[in-house]
Amino acid sequence: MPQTANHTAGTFNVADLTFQDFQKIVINDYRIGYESRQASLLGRREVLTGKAKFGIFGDGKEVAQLAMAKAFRTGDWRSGYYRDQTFMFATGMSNLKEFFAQLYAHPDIAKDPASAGRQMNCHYATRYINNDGSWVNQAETMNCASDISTTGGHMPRLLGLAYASKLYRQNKELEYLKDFSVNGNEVVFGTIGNGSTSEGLFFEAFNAAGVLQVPMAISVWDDAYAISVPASLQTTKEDISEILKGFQCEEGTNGYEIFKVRGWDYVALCETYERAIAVCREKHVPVLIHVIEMTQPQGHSTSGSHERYKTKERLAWENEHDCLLKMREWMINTAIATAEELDTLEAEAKKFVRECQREAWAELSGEIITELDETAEDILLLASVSHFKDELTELVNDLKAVIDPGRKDVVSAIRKALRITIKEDSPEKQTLIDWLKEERGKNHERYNSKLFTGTPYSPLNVPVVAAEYADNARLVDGREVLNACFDANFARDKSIVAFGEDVGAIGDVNQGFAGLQNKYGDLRISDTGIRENTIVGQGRGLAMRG
Ligand SMILES: Cc1ncc(C[n+]2csc(CCOP(=O)(O)OP(=O)(O)O)c2C)c(N)n1
Ligand SMILES: [Mg+2]
Repeated sequence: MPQTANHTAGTFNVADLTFQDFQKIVINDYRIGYESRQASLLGRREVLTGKAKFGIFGDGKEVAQLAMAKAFRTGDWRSGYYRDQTFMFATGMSNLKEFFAQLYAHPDIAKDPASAGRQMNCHYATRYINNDGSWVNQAETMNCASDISTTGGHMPRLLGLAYASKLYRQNKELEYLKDFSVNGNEVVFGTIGNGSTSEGLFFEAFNAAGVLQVPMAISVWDDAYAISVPASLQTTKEDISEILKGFQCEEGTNGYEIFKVRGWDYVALCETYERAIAVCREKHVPVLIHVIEMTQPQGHSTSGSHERYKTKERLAWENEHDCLLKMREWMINTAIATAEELDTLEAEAKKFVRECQREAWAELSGEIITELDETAEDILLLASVSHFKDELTELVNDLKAVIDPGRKDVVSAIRKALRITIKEDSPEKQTLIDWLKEERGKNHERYNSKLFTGTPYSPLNVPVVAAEYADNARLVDGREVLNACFDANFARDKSIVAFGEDVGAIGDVNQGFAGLQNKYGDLRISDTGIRENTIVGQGRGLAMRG
């Protein structure tokens, strides 16, 4: 594969850099951003020409993500949304070939490690388990929770991922879980669009992180729109960090550190992320980084065009404030690179992205074309012994004429051939019937497998233990049984925690947890606010971190 830019997340200390080092890093960053933009432009074309079904890309959001990636370290987590391809490239958690493989929904896990083509496109993830079902060592990898398409739906889980760092830092009994944390130093990076901050889940998770004081760094990518709906109809005062000011930490209070920065200002973004993430990592203070003045050069997604709802003035402003254009201007003005050097870099980057796209497509379509050729041959064999020779030959000609064929084209051609010859029987027809059956099995594996874990750790392998009652068992209240069970489990496994409304200090309104907070401490058994979504999310995030 041709060479690309290097990912640079977490690999240097700015203070130790010479100008030449600095120059190299900036140019490398620009290359990552530029490649990412080309991937968005080309990705949209691939959708519009029919090779992929839908596209939603990270154009206009590149520069902030380069800065965010610099603050991201091994052991950290991301839980974000579909605009983050640049961050994924800059951290090395994904690359251009995988980007195109997921766009084409390649069902091979080796080609699209995020979801083997099963996710909506541009929904990123890293794997949590090894092939044998054991946990990946999260402390040694960069980690990304799988994006979900409900905007804001990832917020409760984000809280839980960050809460894990707090437990790992404060509960010394968890030190044995070395594959998950190094003293709770891991920051959890969340991203969300400005429009999606209108979701209740956002506000609920935001407040809960302020109460819990967890290392959650939430970036809002603010492009002033949510599809066609402008900020004026989304957010009070059209400004999310302005209205969240009451969460700002003050002398002696909990709360947030809040930052606001322009999405096209590379230097300010790098400085902001460095400062914000340092306080988040060291002090476990949650941070909000509101990135304003972002653009969306190709509009929201391949489903429509933004010329329908953005004014001419807005579109012109977006052209002028394109973050990569601004970064390029700044690089030239500060003598980091000349216009000619950047022209050359851009031409190389364009070519490289194109090559990655072609390779990714060839890898998927190569398999399909082989299947198609075999099928065509089998149908022609059937034609040679059938009364419907002309129809079958025409079917093969149509199949061969399909531009960029998919598996559906192959399977429907076989089905049509079987329909045409419904009243005939021959060994040639049987070959097609067998082929279809075999293909169905393969397609099941390709497209319907991996929904549940098939490893030895599957919960479906846990044997059922039937309850046994002694003849002379004492009759007690149900709450006493629950209380004894909770007690036994907390004694058995140091990683078990319980949290919720009233389970802590009073031991639950029905007393199932009576006395247990005193016995096991308030890091293991704790009260929460009335916020059921994020209670569940807190549990999910903790489970994902061991
Ligand atoms: C819960 C939910 N509601 C609505 C949608 C449909 N939808 C997808 S993206 C989007 C707009 C999101 O805008 P914003 O959060 O500003 O992000 P941007 O795309 O502008 O980066 C909407 C309404 C969805 N996916 N999930
Ligand atoms: Mg938006």
